[in-house]
Amino acid sequence: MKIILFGPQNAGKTSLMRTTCLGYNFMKVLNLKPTKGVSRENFIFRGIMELNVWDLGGQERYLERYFSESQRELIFSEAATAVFMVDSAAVDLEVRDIFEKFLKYVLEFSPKIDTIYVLLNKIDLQESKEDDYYQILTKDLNNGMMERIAFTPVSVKEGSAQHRLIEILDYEIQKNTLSLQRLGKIRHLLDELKINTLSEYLLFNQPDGLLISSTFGKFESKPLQFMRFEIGTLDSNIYSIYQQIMELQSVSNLSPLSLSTIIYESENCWILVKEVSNGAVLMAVTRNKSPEVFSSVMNALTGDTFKNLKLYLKSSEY
Ligand SMILES: Nc1nc2c(ncn2[C@@H]2O[C@H](COP(=O)(O)OP(=O)(O)O)[C@@H](O)[C@H]2O)c(=O)[nH]1
Ligand SMILES: [Mg+2]
Repeated sequence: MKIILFGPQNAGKTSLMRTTCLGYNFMKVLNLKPTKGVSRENFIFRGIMELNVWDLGGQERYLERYFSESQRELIFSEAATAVFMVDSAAVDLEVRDIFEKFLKYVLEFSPKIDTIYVLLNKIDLQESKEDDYYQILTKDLNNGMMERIAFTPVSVKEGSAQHRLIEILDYEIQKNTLSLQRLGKIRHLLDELKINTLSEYLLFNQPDGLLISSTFGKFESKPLQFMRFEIGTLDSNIYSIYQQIMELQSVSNLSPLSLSTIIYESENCWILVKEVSNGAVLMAVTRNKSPEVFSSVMNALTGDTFKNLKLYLKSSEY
């Protein structure tokens, strides 16, 4: 699915994609080099939808280039979503003209797009003037156009920009038949795992940390929440200690991932975390701490349904 991310240099476009889709924290993207020209990156969002992000940035004169007769069709056609992003702390009158051309070509070459999103970024900064930028971008736009544009003041630093992007992409999932089929199939396999185990199952997409699906009824109305799962340093420590022990015992050819199930114990339950495949991680939370429940979950995590889930996630038809 093609996503167009457009806007002046330094708006925060690359930071937004890396932090949302690769789970990087903001500190890790602080020193990004400015993107030169068009950058195209692929991400698997929530483990079910492949994104092909066209990050189009640069100074005004570079942005103008994308509107040239020879380039505009290639750049603006067949997009499912278009996002325009600016740095609200660097209000620039010249961006208005670029914004208008962007709107024109998006609507001309990707007529299926119903809403165009504008992110007024960096509102965490004191000098941010998102209201001024909003006035500049909207002044004298006709009503028909205004109805098709959704403006949101955001901050990549504080996380609201990522939430907004996730919302936008979830809306695309809801419109995409193939993604919904995948979700349905995964949900079905999770329900199958759950049978007779007195446990709930949650499947996360490791790169973006987002929930793919779960057996919780209460997620049903809002299946795609901003719930994130990140494997912390404790786990990487355990991996490395385990690896050293195996080395001491002369077990050869061991990768840290051979340690595929991590078990946590709380006062009332067991929490089992197991890597499935392709960066998907399954979490099982038991209802109580009886040995029977524990062994039934272990059986589920080593049985046929688990293998089917693994196979299904590996088949990469997004
Ligand atoms: N204070 C603040 N800085 C940001 C925010 N988003 C991005 N930046 C910084 O702005 C600079 C440009 O970001 P980058 O993602 O490279 O912008 P791009 O040129 O649009 O891809 C980087 O130094 C980021 O750390 C934000 O929400 N708040
Ligand atoms: Mg960039």
